[in-house]
Amino acid sequence: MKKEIIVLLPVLGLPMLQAELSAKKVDKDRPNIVVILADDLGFGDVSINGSTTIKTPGFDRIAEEGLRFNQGYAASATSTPSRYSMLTGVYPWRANAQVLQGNAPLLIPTDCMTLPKMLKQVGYTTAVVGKWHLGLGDGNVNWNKSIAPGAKEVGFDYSFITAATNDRVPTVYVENGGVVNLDPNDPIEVSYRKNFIGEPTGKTRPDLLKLQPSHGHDNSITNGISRIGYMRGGKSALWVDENMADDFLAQAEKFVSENQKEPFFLYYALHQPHVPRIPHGRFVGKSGMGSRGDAILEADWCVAEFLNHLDSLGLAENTIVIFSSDNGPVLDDGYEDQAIELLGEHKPAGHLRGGKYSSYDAGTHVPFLVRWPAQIKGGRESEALIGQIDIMASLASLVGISIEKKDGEDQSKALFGKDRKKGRSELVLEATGKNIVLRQGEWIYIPPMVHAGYCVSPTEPGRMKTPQLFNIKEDAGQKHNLAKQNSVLVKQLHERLETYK
Ligand code: NG6
Ligand code: CA
Repeated sequence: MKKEIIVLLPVLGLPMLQAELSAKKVDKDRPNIVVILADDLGFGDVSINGSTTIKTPGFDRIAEEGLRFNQGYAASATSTPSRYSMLTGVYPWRANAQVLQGNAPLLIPTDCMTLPKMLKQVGYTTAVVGKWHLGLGDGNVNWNKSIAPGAKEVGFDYSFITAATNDRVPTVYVENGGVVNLDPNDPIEVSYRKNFIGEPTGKTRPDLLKLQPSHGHDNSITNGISRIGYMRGGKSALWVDENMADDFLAQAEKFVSENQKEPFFLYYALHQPHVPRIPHGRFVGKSGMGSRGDAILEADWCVAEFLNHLDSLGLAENTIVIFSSDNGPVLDDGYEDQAIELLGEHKPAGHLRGGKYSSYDAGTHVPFLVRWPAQIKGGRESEALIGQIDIMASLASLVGISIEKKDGEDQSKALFGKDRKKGRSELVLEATGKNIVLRQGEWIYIPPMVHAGYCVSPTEPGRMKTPQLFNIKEDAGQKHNLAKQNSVLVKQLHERLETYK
């Protein structure tokens, strides 16, 4: 407690006690903060980013009433590492953060300063709703008891989450460390090593499936879909994929309603359009692009509804809404859902090259929209280079907390539209398997890579044995490798990247 007060003094200049701070009315120094993070949504999957093949009025509204970043990045081309960085402000490869299975232990050390913990210091009530994917427990979780450490130890007062991804077991919601709707007479068992005797799998009983896997995803079957990993029991607790969007939205809205009197921080982690793409029947067939497009429309509707909810409570004006995606887009990510066949003219990555898992730009260059009506003029674009990794330090500066300098920068000027040109001067970006790339100004340098983290990448991996250099301003599609003509710059950027390791 004492330490927190000391930290606050130089900034606020007032010897306020935390209790007094909490009692203070919500003002522009402590706006509500909502981070909405989609899962595998590409830059081009958002219509305001230039797509004419899909209409996303919900996402677009954030930009129309706020700011649209053309150079906004996730820290990594996959989920766990990307989320790790957003919540800690630390590059993921420093912590060896890789895609976690559903029974993995909590990745973020419990003594690590995090975005929600930081905001709690100045009186915010914090929540996470949706996809977690940062591990739970100490490595040997008993899903039938209270599960810790988890979201609470990372700084969330309230949590309603999936342990990992929607294609990994256990396919149950965990609310404040307990499995929702669990029948104690039907305990849950989970294994990522072997099946439980007598249980059907996607491999042995494809006839039981409503969606066939294309690669992997042929282990335990729940709700007619085979997943990664094995589980048994917990029948009454199993989620219904078709209802997941409504379930998460209801929890997100409930948290806001219940905490509207004091500043709140909500991390609303959408599960779409990650596989398996099983939108509610209301959205089936609506995009004409199959289930990937339909899942995007469902996610867009969730965002639209959530914004309406803020309106209905009169909270829109002083609530910061940051919308982004954990990594770039992918079409076939393991199920035969016709994402490729029905794509038509749609370009999930927009004008960018690559996608999820890739070293090319679309792996991490994602939609990045920010709305804060009280402070940001609507309908503008920003060319400032910014990463989700900067959200924590930028918000620290906003709420008046000085935090230890890590990889994230205070880019509050860029984040809130005061600087719409420069932002960061450089940013390290991660493809699959700790392969790192340097974006410096208008250059992207991809060092020679031999290691393949993902053996058969469903998107262009972008790993080559020779250096790659692109001028992203003139060649956003990364068609022209300029490494040969610019050996001096390549050497400089290579050395610069090495200094990070
Ligand atoms: C991969 C899965 C993929 C997806 C990904 C994690 C296979 C063949 N592929 O291992 O389907 O689940 O992990 O995606 O199993 S992420 O967006 O959460 O990082
Ligand atoms: Ca993802």
